Amino acid sequence: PTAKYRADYTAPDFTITDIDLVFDLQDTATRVVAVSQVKQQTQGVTSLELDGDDLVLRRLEINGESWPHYEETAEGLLIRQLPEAFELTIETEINPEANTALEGLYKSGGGFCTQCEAEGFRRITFYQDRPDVLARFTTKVIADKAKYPYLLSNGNKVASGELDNGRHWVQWQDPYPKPCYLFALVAGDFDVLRDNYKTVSGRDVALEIFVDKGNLDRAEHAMQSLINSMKWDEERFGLEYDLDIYMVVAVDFFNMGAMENKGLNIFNSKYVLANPATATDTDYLGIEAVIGHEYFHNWTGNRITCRDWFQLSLKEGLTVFRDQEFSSDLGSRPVNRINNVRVMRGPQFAEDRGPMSHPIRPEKVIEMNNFYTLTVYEKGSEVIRMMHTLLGEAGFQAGMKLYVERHDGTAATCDDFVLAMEEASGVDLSQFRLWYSQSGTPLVKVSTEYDADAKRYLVTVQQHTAPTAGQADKQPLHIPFDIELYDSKGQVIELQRNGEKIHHVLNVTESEQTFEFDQVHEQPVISMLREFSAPVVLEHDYSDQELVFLMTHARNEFARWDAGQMLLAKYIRSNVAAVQAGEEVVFPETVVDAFRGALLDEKLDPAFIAEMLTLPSENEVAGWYDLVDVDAIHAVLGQLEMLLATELEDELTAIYHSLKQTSYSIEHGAIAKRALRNRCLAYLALTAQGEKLVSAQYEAADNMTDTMAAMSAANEAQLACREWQMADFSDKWTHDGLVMDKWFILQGKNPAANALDNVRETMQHPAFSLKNPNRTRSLVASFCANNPVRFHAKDGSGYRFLTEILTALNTSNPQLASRLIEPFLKYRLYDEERQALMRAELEKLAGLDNLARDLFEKVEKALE
Ligand code: BAL
Ligand code: ZN
Repeated sequence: PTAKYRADYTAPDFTITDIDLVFDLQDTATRVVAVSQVKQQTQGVTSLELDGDDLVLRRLEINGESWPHYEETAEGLLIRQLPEAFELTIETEINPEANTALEGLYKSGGGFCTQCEAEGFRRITFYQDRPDVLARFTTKVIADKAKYPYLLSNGNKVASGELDNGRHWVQWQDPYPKPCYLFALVAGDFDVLRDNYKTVSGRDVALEIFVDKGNLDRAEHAMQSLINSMKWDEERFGLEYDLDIYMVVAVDFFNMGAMENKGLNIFNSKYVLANPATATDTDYLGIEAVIGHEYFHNWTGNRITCRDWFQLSLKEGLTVFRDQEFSSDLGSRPVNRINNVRVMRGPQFAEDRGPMSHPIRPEKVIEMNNFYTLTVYEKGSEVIRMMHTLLGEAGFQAGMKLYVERHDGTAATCDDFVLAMEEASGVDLSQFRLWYSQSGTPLVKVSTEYDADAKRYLVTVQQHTAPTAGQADKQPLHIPFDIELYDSKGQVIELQRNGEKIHHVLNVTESEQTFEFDQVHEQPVISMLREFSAPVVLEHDYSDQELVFLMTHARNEFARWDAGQMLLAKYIRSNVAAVQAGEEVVFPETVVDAFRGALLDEKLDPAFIAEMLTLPSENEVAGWYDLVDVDAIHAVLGQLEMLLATELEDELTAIYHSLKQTSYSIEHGAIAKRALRNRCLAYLALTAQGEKLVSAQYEAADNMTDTMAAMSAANEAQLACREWQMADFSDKWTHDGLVMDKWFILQGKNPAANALDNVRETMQHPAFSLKNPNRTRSLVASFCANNPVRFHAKDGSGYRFLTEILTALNTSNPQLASRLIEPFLKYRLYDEERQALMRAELEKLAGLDNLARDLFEKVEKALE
């Protein structure tokens, strides 16, 4: 496999203005006729290279005449001696049933569906499969009417008819030119939930959600979320929907979360289907976020797309930012922010330290599917958020408006976006642009000095980014550094110098910089990196008293939570060292008291208290170390949980009982109460009353959130009731793979010593299938990525298991395999024995005859 480089971009020599597709759908031999209007863009160029993968060419014509001047290549098709403008007809044959990679056209359950991003369209027909070729698509779909009563594609339905042999057809036309990655086709038999939306300018839009038969009652939340998304985008961003119809189809076999195809979103059913009996509150919130995300792509992604795949963050970072804002405007902003920051500090920072480390706009790609990463998405969103912080809401919206005016209907670059932001706001973003090209997580060290006589306070900020894979030299970044100073009464001290007010967001731009504030009448407590104003690691020598002060007095909830995290981090670190030295684990009384204070603070939102009381995950803690000791981390976190459970048992018990609700609703207030109640239960499961409380909750639960909270608590605490609950749940839900995923996750995360044996046994469960990405992720990824102590068993059994799975998936679904390999990529962070064992597995994979490019890219980089 060969790499592509961002620097090598050249505009296409030909463009395609219109494409007319006809699909004759058959399970194993679908015929696709593509008639494209092609125009030369570079004078004198007469050869056209088309991408193609796994296609059988049946016909090739230019202007209606058979054309002999072509050859099939490893990459597709090379056509020669072409005129300046011509009609290209290509007929291909494909086998959807054999397509287990789930890219291109494939069968999911009983129906047909497509996934074309990033480079799946080349598995449908020979085409210029690149995002800067924008064509108007017309699509006719022909299929058996009884089996596939619904035939869907992008745009508006323009014609339909009946054929002999029980077949029928429907033709769709999408008036908006688009790259082929946004093409979609669905054929199947569904139940349809219908609604409509009147846009701000008064146009009526038909909304249709297609689900498997019998699932209609599980589509309502997705519909409500869609309506909320459409309204929110009009109100906050002034962006209105542009077609007469918006369709969402839920499918069971899907590699990603969902896909924003123009007018026809295809969704992993996980992000559509929910009712109180089958979905948890987290599922409901996930559906809202993903429905929003795909809808918001209609402008940031579809109307304005990416020039090339290196620019992926242009649409993804921005659209993640938009969906995060949507969730925060509709729900709890602090809780959303906390969860986003957990993802950054855990898996994204880990990605930055690994062999696949890349900037949000990568420079070199072998397999594009490998770059749908937390860096491109989540860090990409943080980069957009930093611009929002620097420009303010009004400046940012002015930038968005200019960006849309300038680039609507085109394929743009990240530079185009930053330039629009800069020009609309007048804020200089020249140094800021480095965030697009520099990879890695900056370390920001802060020291402070108070001069009581001069009433002066100095804040010295140093930034340093360590070398990352493939990028040794780093430059100082423009870091928006949001601070606040508090006096001893908890009042905010105004930031000023020489009589001038200073904005609370400091512009850190140098390796070392000192900020000076005067009129500071007492030693202040500083709150820093407020709202996680930049994706950096903050280091500052806070005293326990300062952290406890911020936990109680900081004005914004995020800062209070963050102070709590810093307090925990201090003692988790010291205790990991203690365990390694064979000493006892000790947490001071202050820690317990601080968390008691948060638990009992009635002014706080219960959902926020639940976050305060959630410890960092084992993986997040692992990210603090260059040499990870999984066993010590597990031991310390376990003992800390146990300590909080025993010390706070009375308070936890009282709150647990007081938060019982008599009926279920997905209102945010109700979700918040369940979140705290179930957090209490997780702690109480570790106490003497655990067995009784957890059993009672499982039996009384009238919703999946409470059921799963009980099962999860039983699993984590290894209670006796775990066994019958797991058996009861499996009896009840075996027929429903999506619900069983929750059970598979618990099997994967099972802390028991024989977890791997259980996982292997679970693979025989009738609801499990390696062919289904959701099932596989639920069981295999939860074991390999989220059960570190068992996966990293010293005998290497966990590692051998992962290699077996990867070897099987390498041929059937390489994209999925490439997601699951992640735990191996961090092997250099473990002790020598474990390193050697993991390296041996990577070498086994490297030696596979048919190693797919997805795995090839990661294995090669890991072994470098
Ligand atoms: N574009 C791929 C799926 C998503 O990010 O929405
Ligand atoms: Zn997206």
